[in-house]
Amino acid sequence: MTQKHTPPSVAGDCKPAQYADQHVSLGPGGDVHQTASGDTPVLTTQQGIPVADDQNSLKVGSRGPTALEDFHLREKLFHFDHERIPERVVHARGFGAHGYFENYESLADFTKADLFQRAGEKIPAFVRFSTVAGSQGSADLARDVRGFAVKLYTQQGNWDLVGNNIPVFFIQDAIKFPDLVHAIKPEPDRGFPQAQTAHDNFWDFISLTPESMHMVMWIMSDRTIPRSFRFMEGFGVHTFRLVNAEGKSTFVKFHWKPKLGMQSVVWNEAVKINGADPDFHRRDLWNAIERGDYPEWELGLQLFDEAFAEQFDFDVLDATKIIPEEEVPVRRVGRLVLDRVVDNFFAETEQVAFCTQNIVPGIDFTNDPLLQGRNFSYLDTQLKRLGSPNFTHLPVNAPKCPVQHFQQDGHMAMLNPKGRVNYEPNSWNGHSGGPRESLEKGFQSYPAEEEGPKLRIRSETFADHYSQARQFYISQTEIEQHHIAEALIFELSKVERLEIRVRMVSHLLNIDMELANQVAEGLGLKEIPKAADAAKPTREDLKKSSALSILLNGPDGFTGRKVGVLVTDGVNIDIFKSLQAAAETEGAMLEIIAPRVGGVEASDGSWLEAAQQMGGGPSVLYDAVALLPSEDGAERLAKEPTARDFVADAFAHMKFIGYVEAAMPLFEKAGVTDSRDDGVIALAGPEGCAAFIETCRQLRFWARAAVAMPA
Ligand code: HDE
Repeated sequence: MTQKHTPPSVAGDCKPAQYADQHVSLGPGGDVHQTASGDTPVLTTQQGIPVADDQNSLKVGSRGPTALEDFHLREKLFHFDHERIPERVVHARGFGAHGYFENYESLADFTKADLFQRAGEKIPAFVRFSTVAGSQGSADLARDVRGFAVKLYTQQGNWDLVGNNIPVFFIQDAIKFPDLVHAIKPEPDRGFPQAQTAHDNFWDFISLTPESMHMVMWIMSDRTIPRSFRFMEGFGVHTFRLVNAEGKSTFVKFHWKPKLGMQSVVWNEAVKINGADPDFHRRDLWNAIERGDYPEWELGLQLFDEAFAEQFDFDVLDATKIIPEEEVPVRRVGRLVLDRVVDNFFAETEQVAFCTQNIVPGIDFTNDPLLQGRNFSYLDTQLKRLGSPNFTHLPVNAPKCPVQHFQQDGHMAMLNPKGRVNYEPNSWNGHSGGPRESLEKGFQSYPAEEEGPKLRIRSETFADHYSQARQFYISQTEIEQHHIAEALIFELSKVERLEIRVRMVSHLLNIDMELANQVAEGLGLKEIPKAADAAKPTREDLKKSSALSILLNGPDGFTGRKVGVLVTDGVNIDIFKSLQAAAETEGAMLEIIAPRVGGVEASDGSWLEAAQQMGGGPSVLYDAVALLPSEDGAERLAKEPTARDFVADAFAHMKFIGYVEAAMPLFEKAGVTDSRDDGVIALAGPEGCAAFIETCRQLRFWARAAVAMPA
């Protein structure tokens, strides 16, 4: 049956899309869309076919069924339906950037790795930071370990140092990893909690896994709530080997030391940042690179030999242990600079495929059973996620040195060899025979002597689970110790089963009696349990290591930090300019927060544009704040809950607060009039502003906290 064709029409007087002229077509609501003219590229399908109308699917009549032959619609939906790839099973939420690694000196004495031979040489790098537990859309300030994965595109192939911001791990043997991750992730029946360790399954597993107690101290410390990726350390965690041209092996532990010093937020701040800006960390990194303030870390090596390993208190193959920097100093050998944001998040950050087994001649593995398991595991994950054994063809994963082999074909093969030969050995001469192996240039494993019976066993030398946990705890300042206790109380208070809380306290008793008592008290335990049975008694002779504290390793300056300046119409322009000049001299930033994002008229009639409207710029987003309202403005702000929180939170989070006299009503309404202290600083004249910024170098006015200042 044929249907009479009537020209389709749309609401209003507009021309139907099919009849539109070359320059306009009608959108879904009949609105006008720009179409290609002049040099504008013409929209095409994936097959390159030019598209005439991207607003309407092909229909039989204006209200009739959609035609199956609409290849453009079909292709567009098909592609959209396949836009996602599986997120990483751990470290799903991450953020990457490009940069380079630059050597300070030749390390030829220790390693023949090409990248470490020449001082001043720059090696291209890609780094991806991540949280572990949360899914891709989770918030940045979850209390969690941060991944610190570095890919170095060396002339001898890619070297991936897939580390974390904590130098130890939860478990000693790869076989426990799936259990650990299941226990951390949302519980399987209910699908929550997201991005949190504060739940029964996690603490149940942990409390039954004494080897994780050292890690527990780290994750309950402020290391897991960093202020920025830029202000955190990175660690290779495992012991690796460096091997020189003579075949001599030296053990090594890798460290990344942030140039701007370490800094974390406080827990109450973290909770609020997650609401105010769930992308706080990625935004911080993106903005820093975009404004040319390139984050930098120094590569540090702890180098030691078999003799040291033999006599060291713990097994260097045990990933739940550190080697204190006081025992083996960290030698700084180069710097990692991140100077370029990605062009495309999916292509680079999402598709980057790190593999611990990617090492280069001159670097080698040890028998750390966790590392051995990882070396086996990472390829699986890449195949699952990227869907093809050719994931190294993706630009972010492709080595930047010649790649020549006889592997071929497979899904999405993009770099396909030319010529007749695809096997080896072959008798084709010269170039046509393709690449050949090279004993001299090729990767050779360090010929470590290995023998022994096949056993499923954990070495006796891995059995001390508490001594380094204690060492970490006693190395913290009082404030940091207090934060650890508070974090444990918070997390364990979210655990529903009493016996899990009790079991955790029984472990803490083996770490530090006072800590255990504080936590027991905070949890309201009726009685203190017996200490957990320990495979080895806790050693009390391990010395404090100041390298383990964040507060003892803070920045020298306020560089790279941000002051939130609250202004209203009538803001004193002289004070504002002085503050701005002082911040600039320090290498810090000012961000203006105002009642309206459009900005304010300053005292001299000039206009200051705001970066944030009051409600979108709470003080938790800043390292320090300055209150510069006019008298009228302060009266009005004092009525706003967001403005009161701005001041009250800054004070509660021990931030330095600069103010002009007119801001007094704000303090009053925020309830901090009587408690104003030396961290609340009057801004008078250029010297006053400079002094304020100088004071901000301490980052927080810890004396305001209930406990003592760091030593
Ligand atoms: Fe990972 N880990 N891991 N891991 N890991 C992954 O690989 C795994 C471990 C680390 O930004 C996965 O691509 C096993 C320790 C980072 O893309 C997966 C074991 C350390 C990243 C995997 C460990 C790490 C990963 C998930 C125990 C610190 C993110 C997605 C034997 C030294 C890399 C992926 C990125 C990612 C397996 C233990 C760090 C599943 C089996 C210890 C930073 O392959």
